[in-house]
Amino acid sequence: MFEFGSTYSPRVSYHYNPKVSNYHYGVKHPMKPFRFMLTDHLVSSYGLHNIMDLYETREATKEELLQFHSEDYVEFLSKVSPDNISKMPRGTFDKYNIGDDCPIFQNIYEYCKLYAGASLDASRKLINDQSDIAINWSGGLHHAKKSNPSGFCYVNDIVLATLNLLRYHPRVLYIDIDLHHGDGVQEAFYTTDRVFTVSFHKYNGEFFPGTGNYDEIGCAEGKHFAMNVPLNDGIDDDSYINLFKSVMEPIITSFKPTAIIQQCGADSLGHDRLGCFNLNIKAHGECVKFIRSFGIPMVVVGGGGYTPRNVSRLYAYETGILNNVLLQSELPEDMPFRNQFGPDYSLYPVLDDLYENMNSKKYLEDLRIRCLEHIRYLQG
Ligand code: VJV
Ligand code: CA
Ligand code: ZN
Repeated sequence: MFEFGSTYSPRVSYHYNPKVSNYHYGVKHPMKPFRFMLTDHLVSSYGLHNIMDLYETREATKEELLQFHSEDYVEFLSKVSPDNISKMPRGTFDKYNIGDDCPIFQNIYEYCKLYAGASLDASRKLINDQSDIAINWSGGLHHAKKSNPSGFCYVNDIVLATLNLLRYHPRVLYIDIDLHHGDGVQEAFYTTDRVFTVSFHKYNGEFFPGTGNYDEIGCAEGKHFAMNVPLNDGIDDDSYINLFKSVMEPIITSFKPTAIIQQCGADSLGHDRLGCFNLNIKAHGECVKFIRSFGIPMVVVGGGGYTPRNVSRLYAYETGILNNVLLQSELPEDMPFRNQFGPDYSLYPVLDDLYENMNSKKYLEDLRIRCLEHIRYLQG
């Protein structure tokens, strides 16, 4: 481990319950909670456990889930199981959007309460001024709506954590670098000027969830407090980092958030099973490092990511970044599950060049200008 010479030494907390990696969406389902077990092994094998505050997280309570979700939906989640779903009233499947993306699996309610509890714990550490940065890699389930699941997400831990932060923080910035549009979070805060939401994602009008064009900017009090950065396939490290920095810097200096939540979905990496971008681990991490450099209290959550070995590499690397530590590329010799990381056994395998970059220089420059014009409204 090498420290990368800076005077900012934030107090970092890591919120994780090993139980969360034992739930199964289904054998062929792309969402694999065991990626958190791999992540945790990497994080501890690199010695990062010794320099953070570690918390084994609790389950969120029903009352906490009800801060955003509807009574009938939470009631449904608490009762449903693979054994009784077929005996529920006709229409239940459709009403709650149950299907291949969001199946009912064993102990689903416990899973929801665990990942939401971890994000709530993380937000509480910021509120109590006990952490400057609080990490929950098992959170980031940004598609969940008030009364239904969507896109592998059942309860929206980000909305819950943000609502908690808003009890003490006047302005919260939400940043979403998952491949998909952060629609559930955007929708929840679409009419308020106390939360600025920004999502970078693939957009063509069809790609899931179908929303997130640049003309979605918020409404009523919230007008100009939502931003969308729609991208095409194959975006590479330099284009993404340049765009990200040139958009995020003026947002932070004009909106002046008192707390930030960053969603770090790993499906924006190259070679992701559901992905179509060309980002390498260090480029994704550069976005996290850049946001950290503003020194504003931060909750950091995970999200998508469907090639488990790369998800865990990314989250170990970003845990290092958040602790001001650069991890050596050679994976620790004695770590469990090291065989998952062959043949290179490196933290930074080459993940680029799979897709042609369909974002022309002109497309990216026009997009950047459009975003900067949007931000001018914040400056009044
Ligand atoms: O594109 C969709 C919706 C369909 C209907 C359902 N079929 C299965 C797929 C097409 C239109 N859904 C997306 C949802 C992506 C969710 C991303 C979540 C996050 O990363 O943003 C945050 C955690 C989608 N893309 C790929 C799949 N679903 C998919 C689902 C499966 C599958 C293969 C692909 C579900 C089960 C199985 N295979 C066995
Ligand atoms: Ca996104
Ligand atoms: Zn995603």
